[in-house]
Amino acid sequence: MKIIAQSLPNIPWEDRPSGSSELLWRYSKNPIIKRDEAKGSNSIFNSAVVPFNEKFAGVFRVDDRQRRMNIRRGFSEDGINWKIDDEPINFIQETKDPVESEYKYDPRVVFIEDRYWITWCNGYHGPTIGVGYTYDFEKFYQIENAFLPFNRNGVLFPRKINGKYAMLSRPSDNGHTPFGDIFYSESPDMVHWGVHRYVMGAGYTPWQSLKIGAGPVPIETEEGWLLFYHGVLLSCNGYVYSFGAALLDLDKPWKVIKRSKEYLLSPQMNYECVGDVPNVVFPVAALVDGSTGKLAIYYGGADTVVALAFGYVQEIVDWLKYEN
Ligand code: BMA
Repeated sequence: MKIIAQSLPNIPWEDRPSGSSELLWRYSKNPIIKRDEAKGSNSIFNSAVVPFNEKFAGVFRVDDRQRRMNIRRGFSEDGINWKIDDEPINFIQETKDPVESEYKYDPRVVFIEDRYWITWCNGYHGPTIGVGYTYDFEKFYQIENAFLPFNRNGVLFPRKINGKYAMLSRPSDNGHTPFGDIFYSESPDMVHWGVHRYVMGAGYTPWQSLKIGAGPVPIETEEGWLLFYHGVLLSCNGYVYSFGAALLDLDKPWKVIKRSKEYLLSPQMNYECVGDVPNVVFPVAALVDGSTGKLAIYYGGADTVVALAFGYVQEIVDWLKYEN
C-alpha cells in the first residue's frame, strides 16, 4: 500500500516491545513533556508537531498558572526533547478588524503548498475554530475564524481536495459539550467555509458513545484517508477520552469506508489517568515516515502532559479493513 508522505528517517521511534501485539504502543519514557517544562506553565498537553528544517517544530497548548489557555512555539532536534517558548505566540492580524481571541487551545499544524497552517480552538464569544499560518515559525499570521461559535477540533487535510481546502470540525456548545459529531467543510481561500457534509457521529461502540472529534491531520494512503479520532464515554466518574481510527474516501472524505469498533488507545497509564482532567488520551499530531510507514502519534495525557505512541500505518489500515 502506498502512503503519500515525505520520507522522515529521523522520526522518533521505538520498536514494539517484544511479546506485545498492540497496534499502537506507548513510548517507554512517556510522558515526553511534563507539566512544568515551560515558563509559568500549569500544564502542557494536546499539542501539534511537524517536521521542520530536518528537525521538528511544534505549537503547544500551554495553560499557565492563572489557568489561561494559550499556544506557544517549540523546537526540537529529535521530536522528543523540546524547548518551548516562554510566551504565547503573538499573531499578526491579517483581518479587516482584529479577531478577538479570548483564549487559544488544542492546536493542529499542517504544511500545505507553501506554508504551515495552524488551526486551534479560538475563544470568540465561545469556542470556534481559529486559523493562522507561518512560513518560518518566526512570524505568525492570524486570519478569520473558520466557523461561527460553537465549534472545536478543526482539523485541515494536508492538501486541497477537488480544488478546495478541506477541514473536519465538530460543532459543539459553550460548555463541556455532552454531544458531538464530525463534519466536513471546504473553502476556496481558507476564509469562506461551506458545502458542509456529515462524516460520522457519536455512538457505534461504547468507548465513542457520547461524542467524537478529529485528532491529527489525516494521513493519505492509497486505501483512503487514515483519520485518528478521539471518542468519549460517560462513566459514573465523568468523561473518558480514548482514541481510534477511521478510513475516509479519498475524493469524498465525508464517506466513511471503515471505522474502528475497538479503541486503539484508552487511558490506562498513570499519566493518562491522573492529572488536571483524569482519564484522557487526546491525539493531536502524527508524524509519518513515508518510506517505512512508521507512525508517531503525539497525544495529551490527562490534560496535563504530552505523550507519544508508535505504530505502522499499514498495520492499522489492514486492521481497519480486515479485522475490525
Ligand atoms: C475537551 C477539550 C480538550 C480536553 C478535553 C478533556 O473539551 O477541552 O482540550 O483535552 O476536553 O478535558
